[in-house]
Amino acid sequence: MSAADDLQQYLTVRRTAIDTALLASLPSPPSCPSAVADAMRYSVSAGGKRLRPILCLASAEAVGGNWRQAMPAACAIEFIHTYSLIHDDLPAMDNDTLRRGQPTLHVIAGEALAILAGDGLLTEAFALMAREPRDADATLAARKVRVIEIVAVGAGAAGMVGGQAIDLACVTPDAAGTLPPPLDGESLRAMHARKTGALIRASASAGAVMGGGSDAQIDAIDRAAAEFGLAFQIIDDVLDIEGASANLGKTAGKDAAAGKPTYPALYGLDASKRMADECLARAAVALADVRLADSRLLQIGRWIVERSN
Ligand code: GRG
Repeated sequence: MSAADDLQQYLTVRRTAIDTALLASLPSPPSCPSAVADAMRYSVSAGGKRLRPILCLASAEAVGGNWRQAMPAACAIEFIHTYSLIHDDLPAMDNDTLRRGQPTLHVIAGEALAILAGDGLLTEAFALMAREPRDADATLAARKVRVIEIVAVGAGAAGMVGGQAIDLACVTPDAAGTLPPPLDGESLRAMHARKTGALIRASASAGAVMGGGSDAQIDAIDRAAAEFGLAFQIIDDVLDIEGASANLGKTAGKDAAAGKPTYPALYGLDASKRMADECLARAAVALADVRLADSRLLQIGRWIVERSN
């Protein structure tokens, strides 16, 4: 089997396990009202690449751990990612009508329920990480607490929420109707490190912690994942220009049309693609430091860069 086929098979097998666990972890009536349960289920089961949970499980495996022990954290992070997409698509934010190839939740269920479904997913994520794996011994219980903090920091005001706030500020005029000056390259990188990078980093670190990695391994995986996060964002910007909406499952060309700062706008398409490859090279160095260059993680990094959606 070719390396590419082997990775595809791995991704398919893990994605199936993740999809099953996600559905099993969603609250349902009578423990919660069906309106919000249905709304949460709609967005979680609308598809998606499951990149973050896959990275979480692969990181647990890379350090020699049992990936099943990382599954609750993997699902929790996908819940948080899904909430961020639901809220990002709202009229008050990006005002998008298409996501993962389907109408966005507020189009189907209304804005109020979309806000509540996002709130529900965020909150359930932390309940899930606190609850599972069940019957944890003292070692596993300590890992759970550490992971809860890692995920909270990645998703919160210092991470994803903060990055979203910077992003919104870029397209918000002042009282005189003037937009702020466009971000330079370093500010763009810093914004994305929070907005998309922080949760991707948290996914990998959480997996490495649940898998029982050493501090050196967790640190190296965290640094590699920061590079994956930047590569992911650069390619997201490239696909926003080169990709077709049908393939992306969302509206293509929106960022450029909204005048949002993007990598291709700042550096051009070819240089942007080169920058994504350089991220992978730096990730490889970080992983080689702890002899993890041969794990699945680098293959997943390559998939991030070569994806078409
Ligand atoms: C609303 C607090 C809050 C945060 C929103 C991540 C984010 C912050 C908004 C998403 C906006 C966006 C489209 C960013 C580009 C990168 C990105 C996160 C794309 C979507 O992630 P994928 O490609 O999606 O992993 P799938 O559908 O495959 O899960």
